[in-house]
Amino acid sequence: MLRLTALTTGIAMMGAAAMADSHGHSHDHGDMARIPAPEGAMVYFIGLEDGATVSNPVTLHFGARGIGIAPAGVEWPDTGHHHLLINVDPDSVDMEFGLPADDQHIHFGGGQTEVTLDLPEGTHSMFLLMGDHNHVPHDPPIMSTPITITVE
Ligand SMILES: [Cu+2]
Repeated sequence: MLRLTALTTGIAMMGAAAMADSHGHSHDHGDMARIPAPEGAMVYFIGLEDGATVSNPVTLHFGARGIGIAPAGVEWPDTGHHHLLINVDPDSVDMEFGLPADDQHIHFGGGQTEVTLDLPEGTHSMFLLMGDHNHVPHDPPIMSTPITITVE
């Protein structure tokens, strides 16, 4: 599947995965309030158009406006960290809990704003989704417009 070429990202992902395992689904629905999204906050892919054709390795740059970037686990007001969801139906994401960490839900818990990936040839849909210090999406979710790219 996906191979992360940036070693630092790999290390950050393992940290995020461990955190998700221990905390991701341990919250009680009732007393777990999602953090409100700052007014007008948005995330987006920088310099990558919907429908683009690219070749490996694919470097993605994550933009954020109206919200700051903080590492996972650090609770600062009006911040979050990026998640890249690949070939995931946005409607299938449970916004009430911490996002899973796997090949299709990549956490940037170190506060990274780019990643370089080797993607399988073919067409892939993807979107960005901001998560709070617990990897839980804000309310309402701060999500990019999904894009579809073709990897040759
Ligand atoms: Cu996360």
